[in-house]
Amino acid sequence: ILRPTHNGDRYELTSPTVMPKAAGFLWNQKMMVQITCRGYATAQFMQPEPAKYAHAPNLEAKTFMQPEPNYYAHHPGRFVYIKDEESVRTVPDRFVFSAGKSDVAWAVEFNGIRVEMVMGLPTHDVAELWTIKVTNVSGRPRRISVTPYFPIGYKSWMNQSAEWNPELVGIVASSVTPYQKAAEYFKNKYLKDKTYFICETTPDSWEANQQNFEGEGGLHNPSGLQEPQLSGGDARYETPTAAVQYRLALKAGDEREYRFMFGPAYDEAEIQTMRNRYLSKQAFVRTADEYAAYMARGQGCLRIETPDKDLDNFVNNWLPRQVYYHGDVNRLTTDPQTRNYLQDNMGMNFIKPEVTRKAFITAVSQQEESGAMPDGILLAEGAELKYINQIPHTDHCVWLPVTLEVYLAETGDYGLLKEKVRSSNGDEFTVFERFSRAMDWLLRLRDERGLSYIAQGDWCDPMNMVGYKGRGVSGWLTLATAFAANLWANVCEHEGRTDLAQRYRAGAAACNEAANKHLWDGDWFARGITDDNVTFGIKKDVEGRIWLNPQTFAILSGAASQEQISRILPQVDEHLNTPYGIQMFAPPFTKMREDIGRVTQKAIGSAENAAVYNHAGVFFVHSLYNLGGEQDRAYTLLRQLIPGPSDADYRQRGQLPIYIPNYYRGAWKQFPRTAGRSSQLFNTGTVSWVYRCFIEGLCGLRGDAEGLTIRPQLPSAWNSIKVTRQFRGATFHLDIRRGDVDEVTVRQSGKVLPEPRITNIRAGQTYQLTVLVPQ
Ligand code: CEZ
Repeated sequence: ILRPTHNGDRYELTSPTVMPKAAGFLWNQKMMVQITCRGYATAQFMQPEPAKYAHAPNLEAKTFMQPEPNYYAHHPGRFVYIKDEESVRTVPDRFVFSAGKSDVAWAVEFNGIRVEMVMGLPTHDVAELWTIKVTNVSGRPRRISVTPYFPIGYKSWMNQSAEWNPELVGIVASSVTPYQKAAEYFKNKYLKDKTYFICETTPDSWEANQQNFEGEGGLHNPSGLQEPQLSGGDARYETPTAAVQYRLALKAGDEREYRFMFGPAYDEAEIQTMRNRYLSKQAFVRTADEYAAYMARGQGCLRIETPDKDLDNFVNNWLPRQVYYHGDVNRLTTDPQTRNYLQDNMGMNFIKPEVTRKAFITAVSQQEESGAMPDGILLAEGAELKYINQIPHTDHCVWLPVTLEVYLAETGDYGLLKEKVRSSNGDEFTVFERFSRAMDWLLRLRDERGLSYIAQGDWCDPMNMVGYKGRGVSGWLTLATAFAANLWANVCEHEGRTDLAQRYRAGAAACNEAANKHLWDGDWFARGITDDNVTFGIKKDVEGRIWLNPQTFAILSGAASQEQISRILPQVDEHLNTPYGIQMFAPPFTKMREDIGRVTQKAIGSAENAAVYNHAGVFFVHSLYNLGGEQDRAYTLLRQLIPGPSDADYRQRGQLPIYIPNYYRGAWKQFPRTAGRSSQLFNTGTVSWVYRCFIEGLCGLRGDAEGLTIRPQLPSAWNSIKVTRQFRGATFHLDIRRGDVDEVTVRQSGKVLPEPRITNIRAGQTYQLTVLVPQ
């Protein structure tokens, strides 16, 4: 049912029903559209807050991007009806949904009529560019009608309408964004409140009124198609829509190609400009080339050839694309959560490190006077902290040194630390000083036992009631603080600040000691201690007994000794493993725990309530690669983050292997029927870590201040791999295989290097290396 094609540039699905939510997505810096194989679409554009130009036909709540979207007849979508004017409706003979890197396409054939559709985006403007081609392959003359249908939906309870516009050759829907406060008027004044659907070729008929078009028949059999022509209706404070009809008499072999644009605009003049700029064959070709070049700038720095071709396809083609998306547009929000902003930019180190550099400066320029980092980083003039960013979380500082580690490894640019950064209150500190202040804040924010306060959440957003009374602590954050402080101490050392290095190492040691004293439960670390002094995430808990994150960070921070690790790992395997990856904790909560919070109210096995929450999973994989000697456990979990490769696995997850979602359903023991199902949400901190795990972990190609170290960790089932890695402007070709050696041995032009490390790397140079790893 599905296969990669075009050298990995596309992924094709040949059934419209087995994975109905399977989707592709495109973006530019102003918009994003995710569209399923069945034509249901979710599109957003920035003005500067996220907005929509196509809606459901009812009043919708405004929210952030949600997992597991539900599609239903009137969900916004893009459809085309083909009516054979001489016979009846049939099931397609051939169906291909083809998600590409820079377009999404369909090819459907039935009864001798072939329909090919392609959706693309411009690189700098907000609009969808659609090509619809119809070919008569039946070998006889045919009379058909072609009716693209782009529902616009409910735009506003104050004012909405739509009508045919002959100058623009299309349907224009108008509305007024609803508001009540007078001040809002001035904020809304220049919003793009129009939605347009314009045609390169004038159609024979059209319809702008949803009720007229769909009538009694609904989306699957619209009444409007019963008549020879659409009625040319308008919508006057009625639900707008856009349908246009072409009536064709096709000789055998005849084809027709149509082009359309769909998008938001401020006024008719803007629509005219967009039409002039894009709506022609030539402009479509040029725009598609530009967009492909834009995507190609996100190619990343790694190519692998392993025994697993499906894995290669994902890592070489799709993983860097998803990493690029995150670093390029910050999830299309104006106030990304600080931890997301930093981790999404961590991935950009492997693609465009200059973007990461700027992000560090932006982030620390918003540091608070106390040294704390805010819950979100404001990216646009007038932006505000919204949704979860209004809830105090205490972990944001952790991510500074954690993500800086990769920036320094990739670039060696310690100069960043010397940059002076001024904040809006006038404070001026260097980046180095700001990081130290953040670490001091983290180390200060601990109770008399030395454990880190959680307030209303840490990495786990909905863990909002462990510490809302001001006393509860996070086991995970205590360990993550130790990890971060140690990483920062390394940087201090490099900068010759041994005094500070000592201070942060001592701070880390104190956290680790406190965690061991108060949170070690015999076989694993507890998740935290509530306001009322109840330790949770321990053996005697019936729900939420063992959590993955504290174990991961105990490994990373050094809190867990070898002996503790050898106790933890089998417990993690036993309680948390599923065929679809590793659960974030187990067993799931079945009812509210008022001393833990909202996480316990989420649906069993969804999101943070015991799903295979991939972000937590990949932290664990990273800790295993860091540990060394755990390549099989690490690789099994890393591979499970990606759908496939078996047919059964694809069907269960319901998603194409072109991105990693934020979670797969967990609660595998309780609900095997739904376990493994994808959330379909491609916004996730997971991917920068996955890329890092492939580059630094599996391939073992990790940068340092002066060079590149080579320590591959191949899973034991593999005998060899080939890797190409871009690093500081140089290209490394590595032939890695097992050999009769005790430790990794690297040969360059026949000579064995004294250590598995290359220094004095020159940009522009190509390095051919043969690497032997122990059997
Ligand atoms: O958001 C993510 C956050 O973007 O959840 C992660 C957190 O570390 C990321 O920063 C774990 O909690 O508020 C909620 O309940 C939401 O479920 C968010 O927690 C979640 C969204 O699903 C977006 O992925």
